[in-house]
Amino acid sequence: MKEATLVLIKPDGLKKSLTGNILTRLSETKLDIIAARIVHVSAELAKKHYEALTDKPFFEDLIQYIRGEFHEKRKVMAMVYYGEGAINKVRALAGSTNPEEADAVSIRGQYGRITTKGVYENVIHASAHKKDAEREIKLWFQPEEIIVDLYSTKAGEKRTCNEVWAL
Ligand code: IDP
Ligand code: MG
Repeated sequence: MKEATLVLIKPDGLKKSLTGNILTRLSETKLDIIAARIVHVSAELAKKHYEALTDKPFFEDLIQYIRGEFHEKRKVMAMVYYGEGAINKVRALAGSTNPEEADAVSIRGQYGRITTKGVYENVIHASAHKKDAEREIKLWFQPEEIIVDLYSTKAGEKRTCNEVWAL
C-alpha cells in the first residue's frame, strides 16, 4: 500500500549545502515528492514536532537545533515523500539517529556529526511509523499544499491560493 512520510532537511543540511546530495540519495527510493516547502520553524512547531521527547535532557538543544539557532540558516526544508513502503525506505536511507552509529553510506552516516556540545546534527528527519507520519505531515503542511489527498479534511475548509494576497 502506498503511504506518505515526512522528510525534513534540517538546518545543518541546508547550511552545508547538502540539499542536492540528499535529494539525489532520496531519489534512489523511486518515491514521489508530493509536497515541499521551506519553513522558518516557530518554537510552537518545533515543540509540537518533538513533543514525545519533551522529557529528554537534550530537548532544549533539539528545539534550538531544529529552529536553526546553531546555524546561520534559520530554516528547514520540509517534504512529503509518497509510495510503497515510503516510511521504511526513507528511514533505511537516513540511517541511525546517532550519526556516529549510522551506516557509513547512509545519509546520516555520510553527513551527520555530534557536536562537542552533544547535539546530534543528523541532517535529516524521517517519520518513524505511520501514526507519526500522519501527525507530522498535518503539522507541517496544509491540505492544499499536498498534491495527493492523503487525509480527510473538514468540509469546505479547502482554501484557494490567492485569497490572502493583497491586489
Ligand atoms: P529519529 O530522528 O531517528 O527519529 P528520535 O529518537 O525521534 O530519532 O529523536 C529526534 C531527534 O532528536 C534526533 O534526530 C536527534 O536530532 C535528536 N536526538 C535523539 N537522541 C539524542 C541524543 O541521545 N542526544 C542528542 N540528540 C538526540
Ligand atoms: Mg523520531
